[in-house]
Amino acid sequence: ITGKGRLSTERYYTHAEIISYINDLAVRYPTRVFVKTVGWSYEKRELKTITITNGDGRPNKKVNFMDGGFHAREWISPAAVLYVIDQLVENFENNAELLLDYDWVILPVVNPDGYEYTQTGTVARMFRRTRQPYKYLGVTCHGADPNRNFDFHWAEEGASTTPCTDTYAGPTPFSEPETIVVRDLMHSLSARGIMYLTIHSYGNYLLYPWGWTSDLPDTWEDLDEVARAGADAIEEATGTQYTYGSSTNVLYIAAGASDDYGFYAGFNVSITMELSAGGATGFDPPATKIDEYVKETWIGIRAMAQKLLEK
Ligand code: ING
Ligand code: ZN
Repeated sequence: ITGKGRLSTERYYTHAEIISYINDLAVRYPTRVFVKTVGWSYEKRELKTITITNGDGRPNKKVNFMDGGFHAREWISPAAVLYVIDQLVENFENNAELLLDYDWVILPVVNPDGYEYTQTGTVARMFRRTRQPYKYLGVTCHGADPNRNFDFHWAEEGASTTPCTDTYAGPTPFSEPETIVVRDLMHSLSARGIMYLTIHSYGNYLLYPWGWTSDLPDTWEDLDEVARAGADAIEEATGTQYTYGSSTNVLYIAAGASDDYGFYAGFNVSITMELSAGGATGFDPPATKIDEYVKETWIGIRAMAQKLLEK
């Protein structure tokens, strides 16, 4: 079952299985699917994008850039991103319009070291950060919060400057190899960028900039329209209610997040999606819930991409 054939939504994949899965898609669909090593995590795990096209060979299309697995414990995120990949590749006929004028570039796991670490035990299960070691008061703690590590109003608000805390911003902006990879992808894609989507859990939110201030971007109504399309589609299909708005205004203030950086880097639409909660902590939906949650997520993502086609 490892990496061959159709995606399973009955269990969580390891990072190695995720890499194997996207490699296999590229072999099976060589005209439509391309994979690329874009960097390495601190512990030297491969960071790999999958680019999904309709195979018409037209260069320089607009790009939707999506990532998952920023935070180690948010296992439903890579699962949901894999389901988006499955739908765009294997259910191509029903989603052709989403690939006519867009390519999709997807990084399923930004933080594979953290993701693997959370699979090692029940204490580790709740770990959020990356795994680069930092010394603090004679002890070694691992990692920075990758979603506080981007160099846009870095560490000004809603982040910690103390290692060992969940929202440690890192010693410097882009101290983590993983966030450098996302930054460089953003800059290489933003001229063609239509939407940046980053998948987290949990809470059922569709969040747009800014996270660093309660001020809204000039174009907030465009962002709101796209987020609302996602929330409405999900509620209509499943009854699940998503709250949408700027991160600061509907959730909390936090500087150095990837969606603020993506918006600043030129993606006109930049959204953090917080999926449904599950399990005792909210971060651990049982495997029997994966199928329901990832399908619900896809409904929202598809609706947002469709909304952008109208604009
Ligand atoms: N939530 C996000 C976090 O990094 C967020 C929420 C996103 C805040 C973007 C500000 C900007 O805290 C989770 N669950 O990680
Ligand atoms: Zn998160």
